[in-house]
Amino acid sequence: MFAEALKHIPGGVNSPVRAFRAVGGKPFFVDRAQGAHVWDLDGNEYVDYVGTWGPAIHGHAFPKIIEAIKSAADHGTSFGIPNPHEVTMARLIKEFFPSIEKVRMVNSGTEACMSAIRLARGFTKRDKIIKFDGCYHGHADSLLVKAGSGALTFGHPDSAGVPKEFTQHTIVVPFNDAEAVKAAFAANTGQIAGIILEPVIGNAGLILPRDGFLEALREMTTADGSLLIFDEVMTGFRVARGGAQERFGIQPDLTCLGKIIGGGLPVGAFGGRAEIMDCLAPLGPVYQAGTLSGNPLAMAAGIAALEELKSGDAYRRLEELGAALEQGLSSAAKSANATVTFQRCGSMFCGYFAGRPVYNLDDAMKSDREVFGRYFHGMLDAGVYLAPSQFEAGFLSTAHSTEDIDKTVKAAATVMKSL
Ligand code: KE4
Repeated sequence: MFAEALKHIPGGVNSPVRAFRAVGGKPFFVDRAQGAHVWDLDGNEYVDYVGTWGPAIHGHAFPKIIEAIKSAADHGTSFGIPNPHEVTMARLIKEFFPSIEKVRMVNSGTEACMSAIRLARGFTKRDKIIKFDGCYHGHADSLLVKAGSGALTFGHPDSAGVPKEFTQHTIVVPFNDAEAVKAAFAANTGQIAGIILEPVIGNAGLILPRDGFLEALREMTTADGSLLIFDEVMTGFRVARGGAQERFGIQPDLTCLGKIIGGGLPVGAFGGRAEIMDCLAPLGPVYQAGTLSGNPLAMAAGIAALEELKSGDAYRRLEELGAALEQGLSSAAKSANATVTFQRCGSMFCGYFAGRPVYNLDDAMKSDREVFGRYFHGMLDAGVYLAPSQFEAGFLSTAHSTEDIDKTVKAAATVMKSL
């Protein structure tokens, strides 16, 4: 199937990470997914820790989501006309995220982040944006940027096809480095529209904010009149009911969302203070639009997913599973004498093949990717599907069982010994 795919699709995939280039070998093709398990075309079953990169917090083919999609589909799959599901979804998002007074639905995390940045620039009438090395906010041009030589220089394009002019207003600094952010503000006083960050990085493995870091960003943006934008496409509804902003008690000005709120269907959203959001068309001068934004199927699926999270019980289960996995894998590494640093935030985790804690991208880059590749394939052969890159986070769902965890830990103990 991969050979066939290669004839028709660049790299045989519709998103690069799926091609297994970071771990070697060929990707398997999925036939179906149910709960915490996926089956490939040859009928091999895997415990799935990718969870379609975050959305599958209730596991795959969650009955209430499937049911919601089926009944919504009978009424039509897309209208391009306001429909009640959009209002229900907006109210649900606001219920979980008190910092969001108004919200706009889009169709991907990329769109959410791209639009939030345009809105921040329109609202503040400033051009510059600060982002952090190792944070990924989708593939909008001004965000495909690698660090300049320091906080005082601007980013350089990190992809072909992005003119340097498109990234010259993007300043890139190391994560967890409040001093570097302070220097960037000092060198660009009154010119920074906002800071955008993943409050917990899930796109360089799993990196937690150090004590005081998020608070410092909140203070600096408030003092300078720029906006704090939390990209919670991954952490939203994942690390707590109200995302990282609830878990760490920081109120951003804008929040980007995605993944879980679509129940697995294409979705994104951005929201925040009404005075900022009301700058959006058709009310205000910041243009943003989308044919399928708020489409009834993604709304119905997302509403079912969020309704299931309302009670908060899911987070206790996810924390239990996360703690058990962390404990099991850490002891497996110890008994195998493998150099692994396990980092976790609730049900998001990463095992770095590195000997010390990871606080930023530079630390993460010190992990041994070659060993990770062998670990990945050893686990895959044992029926455990981890994210096919050292620089991705793994995800648990409420559908994972203790048997799944036991199987994973047992496999890791054997595989790590063979590395
Ligand atoms: P999408 O455009 O892929 O829906 O969302 C972009 C995005 C924005 N912000 C954060 C924090 C994200 O994690 C993402 C997308 N995450 C990746 C996982 N590393 C999606 C997987 C992929 O690119 O295939």
